[in-house]
Amino acid sequence: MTDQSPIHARAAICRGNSEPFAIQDVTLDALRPEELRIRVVACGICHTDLAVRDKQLPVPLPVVLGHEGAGIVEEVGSDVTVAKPGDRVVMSFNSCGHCPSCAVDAPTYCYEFFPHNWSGMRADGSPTLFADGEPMNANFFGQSSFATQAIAHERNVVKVPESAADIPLERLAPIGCGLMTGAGAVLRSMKVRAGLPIAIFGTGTVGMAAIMAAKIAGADPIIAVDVNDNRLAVAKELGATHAFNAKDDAIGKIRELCPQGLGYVFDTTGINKVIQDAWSLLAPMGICGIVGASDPADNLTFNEAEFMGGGRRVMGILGGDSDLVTFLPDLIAYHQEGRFPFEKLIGYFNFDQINEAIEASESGEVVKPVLKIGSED
Ligand code: CXF
Ligand code: ZN
Repeated sequence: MTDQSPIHARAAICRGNSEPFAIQDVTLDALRPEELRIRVVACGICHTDLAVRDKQLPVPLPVVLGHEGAGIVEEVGSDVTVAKPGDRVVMSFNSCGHCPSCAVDAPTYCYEFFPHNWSGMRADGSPTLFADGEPMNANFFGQSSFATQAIAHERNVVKVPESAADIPLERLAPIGCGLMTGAGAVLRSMKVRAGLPIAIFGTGTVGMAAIMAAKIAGADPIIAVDVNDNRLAVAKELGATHAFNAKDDAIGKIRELCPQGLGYVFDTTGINKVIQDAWSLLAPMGICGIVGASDPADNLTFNEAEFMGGGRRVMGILGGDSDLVTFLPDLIAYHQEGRFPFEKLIGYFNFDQINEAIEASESGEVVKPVLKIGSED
């Protein structure tokens, strides 16, 4: 800490899945030259937050989670150029900026992803947040936005374009994770071609974003598969031309609809059997994109002749190969044109309803819960 008096904030502390998130007073560390302090207006809740709560990811607990924050810049470090105090910004994942992946603007595959996003501290090991004067785990995805104030890094902050000044930050908050992942998988990773068929397995935030993006790309047909009929109805509103319930021979129906096979299959479920079935639907040169979180012990098996002979590809995808500086503004522009209507997925909750919001996500009642944490003005 410097001699400057510390900034106070309220943050939701996660201590695991045996107790609810609890909102408590914290103080922030002084900014480093490349950091910004953001007054958080809203933050989406993602399954990754819950995976950390459930100890499925190696993030140390207790911790302040939240990685889909949006807010107003209050203070910037001396080297920051991406935004200035008063700017409206969205936050996403952090990256090192100098590894071979970052060098080719593919920061989702940053060689130093863990220390920059999941260590609970800055990559140099220093804490960004204190509770009762003691360092605590935070800096989650370079932000920890389940809090009224967040310290973020130049590399994970994107200024909302002036042209989108009329779009409330509480709507834009979730753009930097699942939405960007699904849309990026279609538009950037698989580079879906117009006129080719695609099937999307799972209609959570990532799957729904992929459906909207498939429509932008001109894929046809766009087939949504899920076990939840309500979700399938929303998928059709967003651009799916066909929606099949997985419990009702979806694979057989897809074969019937597209006897020549599919150009693309995209799995967001992480379920081994779903991926294998999806793979079996591919046409020659078809791409199987995989983004779902799977059991770490799972392996996939493919027939080698079909794999090589048909020039089929299996593609692991993280974060939709998003390059934040260019892709988030692209997505905001699609949203303004009405081509990326992700507002249909959002359910809003007040910050102190964080546990209710999580419940609504887990019950499937809300696709994308967003916490309203502070006002824009
Ligand atoms: C992440 C994974 C790494 C890149 C950005 C998105 N997923 C978070 O839930
Ligand atoms: Zn996420």
